[in-house]
Amino acid sequence: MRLTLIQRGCRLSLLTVPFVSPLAHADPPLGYFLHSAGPAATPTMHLGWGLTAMSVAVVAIIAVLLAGALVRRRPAAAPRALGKEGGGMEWIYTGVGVSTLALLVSLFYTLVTLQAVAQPSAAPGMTITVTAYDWWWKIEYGDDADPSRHFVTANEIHIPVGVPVRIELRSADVIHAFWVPHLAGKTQAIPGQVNTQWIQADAPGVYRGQCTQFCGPQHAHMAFDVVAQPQADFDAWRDVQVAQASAPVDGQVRTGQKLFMDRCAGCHTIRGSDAAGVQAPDLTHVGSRGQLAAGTLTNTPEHLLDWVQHAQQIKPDSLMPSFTLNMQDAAALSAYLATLH
Ligand code: HEC
Ligand SMILES: [Cu+2]
Repeated sequence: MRLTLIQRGCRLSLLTVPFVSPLAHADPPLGYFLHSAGPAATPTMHLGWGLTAMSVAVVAIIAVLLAGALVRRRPAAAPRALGKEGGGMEWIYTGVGVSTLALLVSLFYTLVTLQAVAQPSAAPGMTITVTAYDWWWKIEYGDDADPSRHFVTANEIHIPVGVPVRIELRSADVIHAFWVPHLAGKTQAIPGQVNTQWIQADAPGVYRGQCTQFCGPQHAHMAFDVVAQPQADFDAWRDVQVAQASAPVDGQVRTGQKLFMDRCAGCHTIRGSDAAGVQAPDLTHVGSRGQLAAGTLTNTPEHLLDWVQHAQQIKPDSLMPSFTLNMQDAAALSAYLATLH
């Protein structure tokens, strides 16, 4: 039997549905939007579920009516025009009426939801500035009381649990969008403009975020993590991040640092050293982060060295060049990078 493409597609999707759903349960990268972990995301999640239920109901009602029409087939007769005399107009009125009502209800529900997530119930406990770059995120923590505690990090945002946090969103190049499905809806980062949103996590955990505005070839590799911690752990993390990198004591580490100053410092900053480049992630505490290159690699010493030598193969077109290093240089650079924790 020959099947049309559409028939094949239908069969395929029917076949795959039962297999996809358990998989989707295992570790859905962004399936998280079906669950929420904080008050900025909960109303949106309910809206999502509600609209899904409504859509499923519409499909079910149409299927039942269609099946009924097929079963109660009229005896073959000359086709009659649909009109007042022919009857059936009440179905049109009912259909249009019910659809209009359903659309009005969903419009109202959407407006109520937008209002519910517009502002946190309490004033935000802190503000974090996030600047999107092709293809990574710069994260800045200010401190009004003590400007010396201002620091910069990348691709990993830490927040205390249970506290609303204001996010100030900027872009250094093109339009990006900031989305942590578990914690809030998405907001665009637009060059020359500051957009704000807020996030809050009610339970400790690592929540995955992702750029959701196509921004170039490595858009998919522009992820980040939000790490929600109890206040004491957050404070400890912050104290570590504020600190400058310690000066190398070991001979090999010193060689590594010199290499870094020659080849990497033009783009990267390491606070406490002469490296003060601003167009790439701050590496002062790169070892404290879970991922490298915006969620592209897990952060291990092997991946770190691999990244430095093969950035262009791992993340083609990224603004980080690949470096050719001999064995000694690689070992020295590795030893120095290992001190940045
Ligand atoms: C021309 C500028 C430039 C130079 C020079 C450069 N980098 Fe980078 N580097 C970048 C950019 C841009 C990124 C972000 C890439 C991305 O994720 O898309 C990056 C990312 C990284 C990261 C990952 C940081 C993170 O938190 O994800 C490490 C580690 C790193 N570079 C190390 C080095 C080392 C070591 C050198 C010198 C051998 C070096 N870089 C030289 C631009 C540069
Ligand atoms: Cu993007």
